[in-house]
Amino acid sequence: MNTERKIIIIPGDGIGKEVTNEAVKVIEHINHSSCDVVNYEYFNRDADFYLEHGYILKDSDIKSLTDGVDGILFGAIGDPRIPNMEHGRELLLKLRQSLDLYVNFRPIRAVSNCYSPLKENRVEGADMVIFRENTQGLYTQVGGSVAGVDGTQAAMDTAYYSTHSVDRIIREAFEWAVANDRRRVDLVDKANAVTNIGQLWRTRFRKISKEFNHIETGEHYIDAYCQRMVSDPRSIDVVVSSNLFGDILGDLGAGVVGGLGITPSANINPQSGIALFEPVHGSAPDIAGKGIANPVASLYSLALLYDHLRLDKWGKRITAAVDEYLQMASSHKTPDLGGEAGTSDVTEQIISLIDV
Ligand code: GGG
Repeated sequence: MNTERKIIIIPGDGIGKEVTNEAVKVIEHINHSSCDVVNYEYFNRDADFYLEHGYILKDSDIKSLTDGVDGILFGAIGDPRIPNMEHGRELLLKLRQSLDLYVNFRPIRAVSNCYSPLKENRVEGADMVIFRENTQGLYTQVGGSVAGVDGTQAAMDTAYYSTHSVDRIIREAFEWAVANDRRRVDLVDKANAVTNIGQLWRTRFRKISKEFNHIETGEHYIDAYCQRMVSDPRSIDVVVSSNLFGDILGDLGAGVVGGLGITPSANINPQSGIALFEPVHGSAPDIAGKGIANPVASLYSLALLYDHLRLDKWGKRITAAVDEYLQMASSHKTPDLGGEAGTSDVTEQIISLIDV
């Protein structure tokens, strides 16, 4: 059957441009080798655009990013010329919040026999999935600077969670665990110190977990859980956590299995079907433009996008090709994985491994 899909590509800044360019090569390869055509349009908003125009995303842009669009592939956002990533918040956080992409899905898997900077056996077999709440918490920009009670300046950012938002991310984690034959869902929080939010999450977690009584559950403090993620990553299965802790656990998990160069993510609204896929990594200005960025996280993110487009045949084939590539010797890898290969060399090798 001939299937056509339309996606939007937002390369963003720095290595975001380079790695999405590699993902496009894979899309083109599949478009030319099959009837499963994915048409794409670029939405080229970046730091330069923001510096020139004073904005990066208007409410009126949202419609063109979603009307008749089946998915969004994002690169990275961040630029040293713009303090506090103002434009990144206006682009990425606004997209997540205005499209209500409440699930941030971060699969973290150690590919068997893949070079890992840790080079330790305890990583082999690690396969965890983080469900990060993606719309509330400390990321809602509620706060400001005030005169402090001690006479000095003070600042505050307020974390806010509703039962609606907590319930839906917890439920998503359990439903995904059931659909994917997973054994356990852990809630990670800091309920002993951040008590109001902690108790809200724990109460809702316990209530919802009763609907999934064959799934084991755990409630853990973020500090101890970070230690466990490093020392015993294989013991971790499915994790549900807040926006901030999920963000941190995602990067920590990436470091455990081989680095930010290899970890993908998806921002999803399961109800509306709108979804945005992006590597977990940022724009990496220190290596931007050098042709050495690792495209693997972007290609794994593309695989998740193909799954979302109901072209999971290609999602599986891209994933299998990237896995096989990661099992090659370090000399085939980009510098973050101990090699000297360039960004496009990696994609070339991966494309040659995609079964068409
Ligand atoms: N793909 C994730 C992303 O771009 N996140 C934004 C971010 O963390 N940016 C920081 C940076 O690029 O330095």
